[in-house]
Amino acid sequence: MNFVPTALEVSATACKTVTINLTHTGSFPRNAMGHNWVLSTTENAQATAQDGWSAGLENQYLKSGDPRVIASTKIIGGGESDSVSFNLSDLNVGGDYTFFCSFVGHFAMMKGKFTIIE
Ligand SMILES: [Cu+2]
Repeated sequence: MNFVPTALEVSATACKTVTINLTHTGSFPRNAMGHNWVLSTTENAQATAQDGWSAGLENQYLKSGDPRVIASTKIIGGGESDSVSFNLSDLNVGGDYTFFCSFVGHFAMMKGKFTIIE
């Protein structure tokens, strides 16, 4: 249960927009072992994930309208995929960002560093 790759680096000079394509390579359905990809500042990551647990699957395990969420895919199950695009101009070069899965209990294993370089 982890992201591959475990860290991402993008260039703000080369890219205005980033698209994340998330593929679930497992076989369990989304209600049993769903995953998503959520980006926030590292400071907000753990609290955002934990607040999402009580929001439930119907809300993609994210608090509705949570301003701490910079970008997120929906929760997907085995064999499914989803994508999310977001603007790098809203983020800071050298800022401290973390991507994670907000499915209940996955934060400890499913997270990684998101780095923006010049
Ligand atoms: Cu997960």
